[in-house]
Amino acid sequence: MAYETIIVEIEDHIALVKLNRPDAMNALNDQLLTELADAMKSAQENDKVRCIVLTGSEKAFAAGADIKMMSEKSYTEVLTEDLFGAEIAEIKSVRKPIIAAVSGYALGGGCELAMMCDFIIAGDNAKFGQPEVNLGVMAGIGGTQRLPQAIGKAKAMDMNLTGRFMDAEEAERSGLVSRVVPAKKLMEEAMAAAAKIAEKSMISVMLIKEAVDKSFEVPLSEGLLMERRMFHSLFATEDQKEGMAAFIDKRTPQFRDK
Ligand code: CO8
Repeated sequence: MAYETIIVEIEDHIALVKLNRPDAMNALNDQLLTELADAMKSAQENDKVRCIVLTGSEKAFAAGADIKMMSEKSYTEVLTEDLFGAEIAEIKSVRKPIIAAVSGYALGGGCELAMMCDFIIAGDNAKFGQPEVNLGVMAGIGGTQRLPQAIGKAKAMDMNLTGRFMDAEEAERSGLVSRVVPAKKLMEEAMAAAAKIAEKSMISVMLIKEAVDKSFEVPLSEGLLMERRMFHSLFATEDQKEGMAAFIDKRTPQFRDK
């Protein structure tokens, strides 16, 4: 698929996916989400890719779903076409790690898209918000579900009900983002984090992602058992033998994803 609303670059085992609708603050429309889902699927299937970085522009990661597109739609249309449902499911099915590198606005569906990634690195100019309430609607891709998981009920209610924005410093303090870095260094830091992950065994990496995600969905006892069995299962891999041998030999491990 040729892309018009995103740019994808693959280098050194990292797929860098850049949202690219500069005239609309990277607002998410059908085309952008279709292309993004396709790019994510391709990255998942491409053996060269070991980590994905999703970013926007300096001014906006994404200012939400496209209000101009949505304003034309009826209830019947959004319900029957299940607006964004298939694309979101495709992005969520990616088993490789995805880092969101957020500069500028991450609002509404943009904040939700960032939260669908495995972690968020924010530039110090980042602003997060769920302002859908100002439009007479509400969050629809996780703003009332993933946001409370990330920052707790009080702040999630505050953000969803008032529509206020949260700056990068508050987002880090609240647990929404893993780190805040100077905006000018955002891509360097995000790519360095991705490169670190790309060095690891993909088998461990994918199981870690799956286990942490499951922790939000299963009871603790089930989650702990699943985690222990996953840990046990890694002893069937050559990478476990290599990783532990390399530690003992005081050398860098050479993982082969086997
Ligand atoms: N949709 C469409 N166009 C947008 C959007 C958007 N979300 N955000 C910005 N734009 C456009 C503006 O209309 C403007 O276009 P134009 O030049 O043609 O008028 C251009 O981008 C630049 O924007 P501004 O002039 O407004 O720039 P400012 O720097 O003054 O303001 C803001 C930047 C604060 C980001 C402002 O544009 C804004 O408030 N944007 C809307 C934010 C918002 O409300 N987001 C939530 C949208 S709803 C949503 O995300 C629902 C998600 C759930 C979907 C569920 C499906 C199941």
